[in-house]
Amino acid sequence: MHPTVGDPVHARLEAALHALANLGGDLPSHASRIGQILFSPPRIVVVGRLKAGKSTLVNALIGAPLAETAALEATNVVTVYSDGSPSRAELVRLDGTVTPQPLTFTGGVDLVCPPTEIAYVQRHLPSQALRDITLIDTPGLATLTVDNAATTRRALIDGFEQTRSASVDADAAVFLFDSAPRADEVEFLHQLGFTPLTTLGVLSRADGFGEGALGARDPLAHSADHAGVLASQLTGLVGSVVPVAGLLAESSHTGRITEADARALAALAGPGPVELFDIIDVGDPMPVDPATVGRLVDLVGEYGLVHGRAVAARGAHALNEWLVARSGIAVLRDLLHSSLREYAVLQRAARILREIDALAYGHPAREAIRSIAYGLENDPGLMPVLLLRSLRSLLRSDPVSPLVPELVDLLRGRSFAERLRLPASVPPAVVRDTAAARLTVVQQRTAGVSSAAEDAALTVLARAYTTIWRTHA
Ligand SMILES: Nc1nc2c(ncn2[C@@H]2O[C@H](COP(=O)(O)OP(=O)(O)OP(=O)(O)O)[C@@H](O)[C@H]2O)c(=O)[nH]1
Ligand SMILES: [Mg+2]
Repeated sequence: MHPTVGDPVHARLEAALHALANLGGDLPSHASRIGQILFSPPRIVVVGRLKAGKSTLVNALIGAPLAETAALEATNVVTVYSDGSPSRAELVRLDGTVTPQPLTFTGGVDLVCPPTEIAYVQRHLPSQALRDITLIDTPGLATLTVDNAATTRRALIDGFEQTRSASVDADAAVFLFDSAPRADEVEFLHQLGFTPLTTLGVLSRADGFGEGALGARDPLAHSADHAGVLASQLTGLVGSVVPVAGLLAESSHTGRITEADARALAALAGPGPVELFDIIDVGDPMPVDPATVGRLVDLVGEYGLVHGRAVAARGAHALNEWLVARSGIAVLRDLLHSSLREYAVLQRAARILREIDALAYGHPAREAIRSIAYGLENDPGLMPVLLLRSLRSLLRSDPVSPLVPELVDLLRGRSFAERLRLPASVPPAVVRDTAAARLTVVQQRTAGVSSAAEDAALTVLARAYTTIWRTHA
């Protein structure tokens, strides 16, 4: 039942698409269009408040300075980064039309029309980092420019002034915030309609957390503690919260640190942190000119300036390694490519089910298409997809339903015992009896359902418990 066990979901969807293509007419081309979704990586969107560090993080993860980052509001279009060659960009307009876009010398995208007419930019580039996920950078929420926030909503939220072809179809989200997320950010996340399984929280700009580089507490250690607190406060929203200093990761992963930078940083050794900034602020004579100090702050931030001086004496490579280690990017990348990706794959499968369903409407072969869709809906191999879909609609309509944690457990558990919240060591008979007992409870609850989403969830839960019970019978 767990998404990592083989990949029965993929195999079943592929078989269904073959069956669809075999129906002839225009269906082979539809099957191939839907197949492209199945064979492309799941799509992970990076969202958060203005200047939360989204583009910096995207660059760090891809390992190339592709997305514009700036102290002022920088990102004004949604950009989808996918693995592919040759390196190129396409512009997708609100009406779904696609036109190629010239790249700048540095690999940026020159927009030929106003951002308000653009649904998103599709950027293809050969990249190992994008082999199994596609990353989507978005303009900040609650931005000074209302247009930018509207751009993000339009591309991401179902029914928000959106045509089908202009949607970026995200399967999971990385949600950046720099302290506790504010009410409007939480509201936006709810509107996105993801689940805690498909949403990863990032406490961003961790190097400046709390009182920053000059405070009594180390900001990275402080942010790690705070991430734990936030994770327990936001359980309904995000699966976990990881502290990340995106700038440190971006500078080290994009090869921007040179030997000259390391030498300049090392030359600043000596004064204590406060004294160092006093010297910089007053413009006292320094071993390094002010422009270079400015470059160093851009590269490694104030935290890097204070704490990177000693390691910089060992050269650019050592400094780079230190920045990577301090940035926390490895933990984020692991989660992104493991659990977040797994659930994003399930979400993508739900998107495929929806596509097949939609095809049946008004199609001459609708009976045959419906029978394929019905086969998928009742396939125990697709159980995790159906559980996640149920969880998603329940969170939308009835987030406090007692069925929510039940669905989450079934999806998260790595073993049958875990899925039923039993100790790992229980004998199979206990698993079987617990599943049977849960089945009875679910069947009894069907009488008093409060919403269509809950009704649908009970059906899926009943099937899940039946499957577990049968497996242990
Ligand atoms: N010290 C520090 N600065 C950061 C970090 N991440 C981003 N910044 C800086 O914060 C500013 C904004 O970063 P961006 O990555 O452009 O932020 P964004 O969320 O993409 O911004 P918008 O697209 O305008 O919403 C830039 O000057 C970055 O260098 C970080 O981890 N630490
Ligand atoms: Mg940005």
